[in-house]
Amino acid sequence: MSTSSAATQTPLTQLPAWKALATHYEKIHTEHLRDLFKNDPKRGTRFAVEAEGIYLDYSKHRITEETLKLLLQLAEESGLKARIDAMFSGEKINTTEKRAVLHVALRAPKSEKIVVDGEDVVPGVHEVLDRMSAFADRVRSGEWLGYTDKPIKNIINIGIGGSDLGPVMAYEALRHYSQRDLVFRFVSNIDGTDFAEATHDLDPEETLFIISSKTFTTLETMTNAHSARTWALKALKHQAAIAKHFVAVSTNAAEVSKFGIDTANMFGFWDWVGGRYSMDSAIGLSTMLAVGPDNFRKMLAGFHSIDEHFRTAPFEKNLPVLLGLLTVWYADFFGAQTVAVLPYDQYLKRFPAYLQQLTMESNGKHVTLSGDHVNYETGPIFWGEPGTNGQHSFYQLIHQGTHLIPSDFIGFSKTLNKLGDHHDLLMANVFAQAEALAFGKTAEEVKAEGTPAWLMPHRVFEGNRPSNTILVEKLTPETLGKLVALYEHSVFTQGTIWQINSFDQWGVELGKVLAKKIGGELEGAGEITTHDSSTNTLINFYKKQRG
Ligand code: G6Q
Repeated sequence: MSTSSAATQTPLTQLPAWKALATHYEKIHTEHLRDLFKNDPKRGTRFAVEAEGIYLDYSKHRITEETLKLLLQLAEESGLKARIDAMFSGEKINTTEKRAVLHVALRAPKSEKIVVDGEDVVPGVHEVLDRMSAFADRVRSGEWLGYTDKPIKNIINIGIGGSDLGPVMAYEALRHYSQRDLVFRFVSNIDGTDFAEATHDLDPEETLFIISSKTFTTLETMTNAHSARTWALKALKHQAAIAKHFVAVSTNAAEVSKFGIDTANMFGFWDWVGGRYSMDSAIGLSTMLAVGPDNFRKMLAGFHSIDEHFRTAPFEKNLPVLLGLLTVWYADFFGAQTVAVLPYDQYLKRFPAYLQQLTMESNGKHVTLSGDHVNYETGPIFWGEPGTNGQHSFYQLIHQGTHLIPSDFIGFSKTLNKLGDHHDLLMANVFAQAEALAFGKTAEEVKAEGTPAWLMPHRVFEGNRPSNTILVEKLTPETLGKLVALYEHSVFTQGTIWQINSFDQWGVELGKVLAKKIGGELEGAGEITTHDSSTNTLINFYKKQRG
């Protein structure tokens, strides 16, 4: 039986492991991490896994051996193994769009074979990678010249959603490895300010635009792309300049050439690559231009090592499976509505924003694969900021607020910018925060400090707030690939348990359709009466004030 045909699946809440977890939760939810640690001196290593250069400490979770056993049983009963195999073998597990889900093929070595609709897709992946590499080498070396024979100094990626968040995140994350005499900017918002600020100090003769759009029809991207063309042509005057200053990343050759970009300067990908899973496809062209083909391939190797780990490691030692199951545990049994992602590395400043799309667009679904309304919680809200900045703003709520917020601390043992004792101080904060969240500060401890009785309640920390700590030796292209793959497959694990389709995004459509209609209504001067009384009034107020 194929687990991708979900019609035959037992509803989640009817699974024996789910029922057992519900009963188990009643027993365990009042247990405090202080006691769990006191009663098991080896807990800190018992609930930890090291694989592929990633150390995951999940001991500061409100779990016991029994919890873990039941969660792993839930993974088995949910058919996770078969579903992983279905993804890796190119089955069309994105059933609502009738597509395979094969971002794993983007990082498969040449020797592998992955067949979709009778065709091995791996050679095509490597052919595009080779073309990207040749192009990147020419731009980076100064051999690729603009229309007026000047080398390219500025690279602007125009894209949105999956065609922007990955490239921005990866550029920021790997800035240390980037070619410093090239300027990289990213334009996504249809707000003209985004384009204006990205270009105001640039010379069109030295600027290359990458128009990144899977469909090449996305309103924001095409509006920005047209503005870019106008901006370039204003200075360069001749239509022929477009071929030197614009390249495209897309699956839609017809639209690319209609826009005026030579398809020889187009880098393709495939319908089996979802937008939010595409940073390692040609959508990563800006990343490759920044860090070079070799580093890009190292990043792909990092992704691939976690793919193989996810596919082959036993679930009890499987990093993404463990992370995914723990997310389900809190979302469904503790009612935790959010997860905080707290990278202690400035280079990962866009990582939480990237993860927001990856996790929430994937698992923000309320119907199962068979179309039934779920009767349990699905994808939690992901959010976060790099440490230690967050500590001086929202951590108060994580420590002493009324919400339970499982948190992921991510740290590196070696810094890329050694500066005095900065790095030890940074890492001291990772360990201190996770410790404080788990163990808190008791009334006795606060009293022993001589705190007056009236102040005591304010100074007590309940603790018992769960977290993962993820430690990696150093931020490199390879380890970045590993981290992203870790979360991709954690999302997959969650989606499998919840029996939802993590790979479509119908929820994005309605707003797009309505915006198109209203866009037309904003053009004329007449009063609008076709909507509800609130929307009509807002549109008419805007039109009047706009003048
Ligand atoms: C991602 C989504 C979405 C998509 C953007 C851009 O999974 O599908 O964020 O990436 O809407 O789409 P285009 O690449 O087609 O412009």
